[in-house]
Amino acid sequence: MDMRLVKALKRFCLITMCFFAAITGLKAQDFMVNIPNRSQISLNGKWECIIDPVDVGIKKWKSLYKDVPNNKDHRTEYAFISSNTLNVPGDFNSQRPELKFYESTVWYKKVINVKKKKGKRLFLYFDAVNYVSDVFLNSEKLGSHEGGFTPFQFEITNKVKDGENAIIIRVNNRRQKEGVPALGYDWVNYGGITRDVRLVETNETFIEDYFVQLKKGSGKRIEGYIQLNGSKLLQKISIKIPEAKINHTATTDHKGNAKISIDKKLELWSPSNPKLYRVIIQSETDSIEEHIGFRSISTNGTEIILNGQPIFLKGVNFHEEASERASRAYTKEDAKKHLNMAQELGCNFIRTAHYPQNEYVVRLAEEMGFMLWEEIPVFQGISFGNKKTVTLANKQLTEMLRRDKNRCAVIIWSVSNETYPNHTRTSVLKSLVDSCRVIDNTRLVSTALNKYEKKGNVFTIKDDLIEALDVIGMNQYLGWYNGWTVSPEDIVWKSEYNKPLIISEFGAEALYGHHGSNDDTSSWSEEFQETFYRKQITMQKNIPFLSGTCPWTLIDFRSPLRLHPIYQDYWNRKGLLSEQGYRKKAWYVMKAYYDTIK
Ligand code: GCB
Repeated sequence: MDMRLVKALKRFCLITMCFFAAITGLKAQDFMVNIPNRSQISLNGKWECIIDPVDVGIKKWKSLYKDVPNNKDHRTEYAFISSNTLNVPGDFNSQRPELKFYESTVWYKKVINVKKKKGKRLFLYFDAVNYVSDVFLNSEKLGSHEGGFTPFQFEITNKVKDGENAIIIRVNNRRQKEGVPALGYDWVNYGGITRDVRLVETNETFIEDYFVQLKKGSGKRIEGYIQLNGSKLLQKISIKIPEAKINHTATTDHKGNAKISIDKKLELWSPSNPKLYRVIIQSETDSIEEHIGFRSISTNGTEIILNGQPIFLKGVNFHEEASERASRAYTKEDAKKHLNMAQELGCNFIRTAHYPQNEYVVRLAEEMGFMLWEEIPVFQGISFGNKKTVTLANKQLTEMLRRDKNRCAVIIWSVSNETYPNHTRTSVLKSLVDSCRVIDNTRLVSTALNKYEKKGNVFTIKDDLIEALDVIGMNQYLGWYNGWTVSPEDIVWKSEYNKPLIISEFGAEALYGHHGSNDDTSSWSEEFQETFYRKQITMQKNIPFLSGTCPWTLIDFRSPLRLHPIYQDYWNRKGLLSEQGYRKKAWYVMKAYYDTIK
C-alpha cells in the first residue's frame, strides 16, 4: 500500500476516535446515497412557521405539535397558525422583507398523513438546512444536525403513527465563532430549509450506500463497495451495467458490506464526451439504479491528467444563489441557468464555492460535461484550535464525500478556502486531506490558498500544507485589493513544488452599465474590470505550471459586506454577469481567452 495512504489511515483513525468521543445527544444518522432515485414523497411546499428571534420556543417545543386549545384556560400565545407560512425549499431571508438579514431561529411545521406498510421503513431526509436544525416528530425529538450544505436523515419507522403526524423543525442560522463557516464570510447567510425535504420509503433491508468508480490510476478497473442496512445483512448482490455487458455478483459480509472489483474497458467520461452508463445495483431485498460515469484523474508534475491526457481547467466560480431573484438557488432550473452561462463562457470546470451545492448542480454539471471542484465551508476565521470545530469540519467533509463520491465529474475535493498558515491550521487541514484520501483515494485533493512571498517582481508559492496536496489552489487579487505593484507582464510566479497550480480566484468589481476610467480602481466601471481581466490573463499566461483558472465570479452575488450605496448596495459586483445575467465587458475578454485554449 502507498505509504501516504498508510500514514493517512493512522491519522484518520485518531480523528475518527475523537469524532465519536465528541458526539453527544441525538445526532442525524448516516444518510443513504442516490436520494433522487429512491421511493419517496416530496414534503416541499408551504410549511407553517414561527419567527422566534430570541429563541423562546426552545423551552416550549413539547406543546408545539398540538397547538389547538384543549380547554378554556389553554393559552395559545406561542403557536403555529395556518396562515403564517414559508415556502420549502427556500431561504427565509428572501421570503419576507423584515427577514432580509435575519440570523436567528425560525420554527417550521408540516403535518403529514402516513399509512404504515408492513416490511417498509420510513425516513425523513433533508437535502440541506442552514445552519443548525433540531427535528421533532409529534412530541419526540428525533435529533439535531449542524452544517448548512449537506444532507441528513432520521428514521421514523417506529415513531410515526398511522394518520396525522406533525414534523417540527427549529432552524437557527446564527453565526458561531466555532462554526463551519465561522463568523465572517462574503455571502448572505441564507437561513432555513433551503433544499428539498423528502419522506423516503425503503425495504426492511436496503442498499444504503455504494461506491462505484474507476480505481485510482486505472482506466479500466471499477472498484468499490456496496453497503446494506437492515437485519438481513448476508446477501447475494449484483451490479449490472447492461450497455457494457457487466453483470458482476458478490456476497455481503456479516456487516452487510461487499467489495467489488470489475475489469472492463469502458467508454470514458470527459467534458467533450460526458458518457454516463446506466448502473443497476441489486440485492435479494432491494434494487436501485442511476447513471454513473467513469474517468481517470491524476497529475504528472505540474499537469492535470484526465484519461491519460493533460487538460487545462477553464473554470469559473459561482455561489448557490439565484441572483436574479436575490435568494438561495434550489431548483434544477436554477442549476441549469448557471451551468448554461458557464458553458457559454467556454468553461469545462466549475469551482462550486464555498460549500457543497445542491445535487441538481452536481448531477447536471456531470451530464453537461463539467469537471468539478467541491469544497467544504472551512472559510477564513475558522477556530482550528477548537475540537468541536475540527469535528464539524470533518463531518461536513465526510458528508460531502458520501453524497458525491459516485459523481465522476468531481475531480477535486477541497478542504478549505483562505486560511492563515500556522502550525495548528496546517495540521488540522492535513488531517482533513487524510480523511479525503481514506474515504476516496481516486480523486485529487486541493485547497484555495491566498498567501505567497513577494520579492520585487518574483512571487513565490510556499506553504507547509502544499506537501499534502495534489494540486495548489491560489486566490490572488492582484490589480484589485493589492494594485499592480509590478507590471503584469513582468511578474514571475515561482513554486517550490512540482505540482499543478489552479488560480482558484481572481476578480475585480464593476457595476453593469456603469462606464468610466479603465485604470481607476474606484471607478467601478466595466472598462476597469475589462482592463483588469486583460492584465490578469497576460500575467497568468506566463505561469509555466498553471493548469487551470477560475474567475471570481460568474455572476454578481449578494453580500452583507458590500456596503457602497451606489455601486454595491449589498452586492459583490465581481460577476462577469450582472445579477440579471447581462454580460459585462470583461465577460468577452474571458470568453475570448477560453476560446483560444483547446
Ligand atoms: C475571496 C473569497 C471570496 C470573496 C472574494 C472577494 O478571496 O474567497 O469568498 O467573495 O474574495 O470578492 O473579495
